[in-house]
Order: sequence, then C-alpha cells, then structure tokens
Amino acid sequence: MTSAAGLFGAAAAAPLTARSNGLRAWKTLAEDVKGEMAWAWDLYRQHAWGKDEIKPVSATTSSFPLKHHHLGLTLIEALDTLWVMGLDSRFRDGVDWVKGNADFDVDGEVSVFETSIRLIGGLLSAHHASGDPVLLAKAKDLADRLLPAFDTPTGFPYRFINLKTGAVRDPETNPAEIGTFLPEWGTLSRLTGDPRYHDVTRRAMVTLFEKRSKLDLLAVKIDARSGEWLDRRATVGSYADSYYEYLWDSWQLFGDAECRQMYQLCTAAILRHQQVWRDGRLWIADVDFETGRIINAEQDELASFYGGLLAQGGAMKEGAALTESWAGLQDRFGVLPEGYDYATGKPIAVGNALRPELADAAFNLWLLDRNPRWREIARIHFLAMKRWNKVEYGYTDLADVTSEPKRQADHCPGYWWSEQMKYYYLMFADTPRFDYKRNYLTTEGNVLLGFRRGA
Ligand code: IFL
Repeated sequence: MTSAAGLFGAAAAAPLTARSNGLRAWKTLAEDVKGEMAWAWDLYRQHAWGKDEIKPVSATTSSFPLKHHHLGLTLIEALDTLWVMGLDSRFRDGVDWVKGNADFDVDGEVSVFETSIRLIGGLLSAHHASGDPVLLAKAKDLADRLLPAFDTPTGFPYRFINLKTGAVRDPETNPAEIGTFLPEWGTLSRLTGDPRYHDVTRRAMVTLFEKRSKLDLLAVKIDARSGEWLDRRATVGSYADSYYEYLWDSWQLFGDAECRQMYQLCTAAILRHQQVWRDGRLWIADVDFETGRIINAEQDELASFYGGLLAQGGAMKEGAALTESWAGLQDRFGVLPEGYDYATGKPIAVGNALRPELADAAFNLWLLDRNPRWREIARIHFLAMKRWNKVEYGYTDLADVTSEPKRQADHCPGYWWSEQMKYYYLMFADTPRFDYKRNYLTTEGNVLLGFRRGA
C-alpha cells in the first residue's frame, strides 16, 4: 500500500489553502475539470455517439440498462453537466440527438431503479437547464413505461420491466430499489399536472418505512408481493443507501414533513445501533435489523456518500467524521477500493468502478459550511482520477487499486458524466449558473433545482 505523498508527489498533494493565490487556484482547477469534460465528450462524440457507454481503452461500447440495445445513456447523463460548465454547443448537440433519436419503445427489459435515476433524472435535469418541452415529454414517456412495475400488493415496484410490453420480473427487492424515485417522479407530477408519479412512488417509500423493526431499522431484502422480509441485515451501503437519501431529499425538494420525520427516525436508529468507532475513525456497521447485533466490519464504498447525508440531516459531527474516515482511505489507497474491512484494515474488493461517492459527500458538506477541507478532499479525488483513470479515449474504472501501478479495466459508467465531474466543477468554479443556496441534486447528481438559466 502506498501513501498519498508517494502517489501524488509533494507538489500535487500540497493543500490549496494559501489565501493569496487560493481563489485563482480553484478557478484554474475548475477550468481543468471543464477541459477534461470537453475532451472526454469529444472522444465519446467521435467513437461512441448515441451509445450507452464508451469503453475508453478499446474505444468500443457497452449497453446499459438494456442488454442489447442502446438508449444514449452517457449522452443523457452528461447533458446538465455540460450545461452548467458552459459547454453550450456540446449541450445543444446532445439535446438535438435526444430530440431526434431517443426512443424508448424497445422490446427489452430494464432495471426500474437504474432507468429512473439515470434516464428520467437526466432528461429532467436537461429540461431544467433548457426548458425544452420535448425533454420533459421523453421523461414522461419513460415514466409511463415504468409505472406498471408499481402495480403490486405492497406498491413496491418489481425490479425489472420490459419497456414495450410492460412484462415485469423479480419481486425480491430492496430499500434502494423501492424508495429512490420520489424527487424525480414528484417533479414529473409537478411539471405535467399528473399526480400519479408522485403518489405511487411516495406510497412505496412510506409502506417500506412501516415495515421497520422495533429498533426502527430496515433490512436489505424484501418481497414486493408479500411484503415479507427476506434478509435481516441493516446497512447504509448498496441496496439501501439512497432510500435514506430520498427521505431527506423529499423534505428538501417538496417540503414533505412526513418524509423528514421518517428520515429522522431511521437516522437516529442507524446512529444508535450501527455507529462504530475504531482507532478514532467512525464507521457504520451492518447489523441485524431486529437485535442490533453487529454482523461484520465490512464497508461498502457506496456508503462513503453517507457522511454528506448525515450532515445535511443535521448530524454534522458524525457526517464530518465519517467522511474523514473515507478520506483517510483515499489518502492510503489513492483511489477507494469497492470494499474495506475496518476490523482487519484490509480491502475486501480491490476494484473501483470510477465512483463518485466521496466527492458527493465532500460537495454536500462544503455546501453546508464552506470548510476548505471538503474542497481539498474533492481536489485530491479529482487529481487521483486524472492520474490513475485517464486513458486514451476517456476515463476508465479500475480493476485493482492496490496494484502498482493501479490496474485499469475498460469501462466508463454513465454516472461519471453526471456526478463527480459536476461535483468538482460546482465546488471549484463558483459559477453564476448555479444557485449555491437553494438547489437540489438527485442521487445521480442530476440538478432538479438551482440552475439559473439567465446567467
Ligand atoms: O448510479 C450511481 C448513483 O450515485 C447511485 N448509486 C451508485 C452509482 C454510483 O456509484 O445511487
């Protein structure tokens, strides 16, 4: 394992705190982020235009969320990032592609959750940036195709649906895939005047909350037909993470006080039963949802977003401490491993899928208190990414963050275009296109509130 100084060299690792050139240095960094976005977009335009994802080592492509058909995922995920960076001709080019080519009438099966956070969210944020009604119509068309998935006895959606036929599959679901809809779908209801999108997604969220244990904890697997739990593990990592995020967000975006109460109850229980301090570091352990017994010391990289959420919900001390725990791992490994065990101090999954979560937490903390430390964590995240993930045709995920040099894979996920590039830019640029006081970003980094169109 290499230290941060070893990875970046003294110059790159030096904190950007000096007052004299501080402002200028952050602006320069913002220009660097914007330049990387434009560079990667132009390569995508040249080698993968209209495809879902570019494989940036081989300059080939992969499809997602459909197995054998492309919907333009990267393009849709990138749009509002291009706009907020002022890459206007590229934004228009992308919007033109969507208007002329995006067609969701495909006989194939998609994940309801992934399609919603990435495609519906991407179309809505591009609509927020431009006001173009066609983008809203496309988002609505897609939501109408996903809507039948919610037709279950519990109101929890099936995990998969065929976009053309409406055939559903897999009722064995989880909190994230039940409750990560309301901000996008409530926005859709507000914009279209049709309450169904808001109502079905809110119902699923509330019904899941009602299934909590006596300790106010939720487990990670549940049957959408019977409403029976299929697992006992409570976690804030994958398959649960964004459920808690969207309880808070629904309060933030819509002023939904019941969602805030549900968030507060869940969070109090998580902090009471899952909070573990080890060697001065805070971690959130997986526990049995009925007894509170700690199950293991395994930490999922996806849970590194959670410090930002804790802080947003008022637990600033814990949010900052948790983010520092993950930042400590970033210093140690350069790029976070997908899994880490705080008991052994070893990674349990050595890849990194070009993840945005630590930058996400830093961004949310920085919006709250403007502490330069959070910008610094994001800067280190960005510089490490430039150093380790940049390849000939864009940015790739990593197969092994512990090898020297880090072993690269060959895949740029759609969220890279929507998440970390936007978080870095917003933190470093201080752009007039974004309202830093009143804004809302979804779990996928899509901006549904806070763009200033006139700027
Ligand atoms: O799709 C992304 C989003 O942030 C999410 N979960 C995982 C992805 C990024 O790692 O909610």
